[in-house]
Amino acid sequence: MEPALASQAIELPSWAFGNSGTRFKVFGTPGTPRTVQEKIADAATVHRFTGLAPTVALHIPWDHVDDYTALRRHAEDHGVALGTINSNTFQDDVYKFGSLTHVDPAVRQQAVDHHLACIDVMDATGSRDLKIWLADGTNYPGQGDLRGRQDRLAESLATIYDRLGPEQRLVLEYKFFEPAFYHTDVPDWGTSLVQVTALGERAMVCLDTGHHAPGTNIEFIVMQLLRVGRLGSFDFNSRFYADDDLIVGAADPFQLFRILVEVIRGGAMDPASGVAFMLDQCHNVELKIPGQIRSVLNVQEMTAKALLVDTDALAEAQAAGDVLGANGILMDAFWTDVRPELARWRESRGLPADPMRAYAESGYQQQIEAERVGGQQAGWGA
Ligand code: RM4
Ligand code: MN
Repeated sequence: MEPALASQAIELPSWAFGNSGTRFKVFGTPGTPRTVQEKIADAATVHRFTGLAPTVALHIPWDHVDDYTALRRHAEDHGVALGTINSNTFQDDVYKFGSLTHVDPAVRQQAVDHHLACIDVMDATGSRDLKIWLADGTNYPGQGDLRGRQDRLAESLATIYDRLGPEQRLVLEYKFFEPAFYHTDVPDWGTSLVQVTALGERAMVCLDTGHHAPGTNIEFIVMQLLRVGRLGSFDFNSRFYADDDLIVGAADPFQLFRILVEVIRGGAMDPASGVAFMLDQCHNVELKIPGQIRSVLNVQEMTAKALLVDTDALAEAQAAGDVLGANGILMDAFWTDVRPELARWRESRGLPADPMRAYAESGYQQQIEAERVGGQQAGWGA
């Protein structure tokens, strides 16, 4: 197997282990973590069975604790590290009409202060990235001054960026709709790129695969952001309709393959590129730990296929104008079944050949279901 696979690392979202659902219903499941410490233990379990997930992203205040240094040690004791810190300015009443873009300076200051507090958390956890996703936007034409909001966003972001340490980065995520439906203040990669470029070298774009209109050529965006050195991170998930947050590679494995082809082409498999590969998913009806195991395996499998592309032959076919030949070279890689070889490779590295099965047979699920009784299960918003 390609040596590039050995250094592959996928960051897990703490919130994937809590209960989640739709606006219709959130189903509770036995064994769901009650604390961030239990979420981290579950994330570490995914890493133990796959070797692919050495870090966990936190969401503040959902994962708020009094002692982040102790939380960092807790993670290390479980064999993982704390990763990206996600801010949250979308659940407080005060943010009804926006946060970093709000027309009222006092509300903007509150939102900025929350981000500065997130940077304090990063200092304690050793996290590199502050990830900002904003729910800011409007529902009706005329409701807000589009230009004014963009100017205020730039100013708020600059204040936050100034507080970052020399090793820390800001990543700005975009999303084209929801919860606002007429306009969103960071709707697309162009807006995110314009805003982060104005900040400085350590400000980057976060690409969530679920945050595009249907039919968008996401691999093109990946190529362009890598080309200009501004792809900070991925939030991987998959979607059938909108921002479904389903298991990455479940809806369209071929799209995931095409994205990873551009990742490799753009040099982002090299850990030195600094691109963070994260999941941003929820498991509403399936078990959460196997849901995360399946997700990281899907990314690994599509990466292994993308690494099979015969790039010399492809370049030749492209230069020769051999349309179908070039397409055939890409498709040959996609259709190659890499699963048996990946299973052997895992075993050679002391990992289970079949992590899904190994987890099911491990007894961990039964153990957490028996032990985690009482208390308040973690969920959306906690
Ligand atoms: C948003 C966005 C963010 C995530 C929240 C929970 O839609 O994707 O990345 O932190 O959801
Ligand atoms: Mn996201």
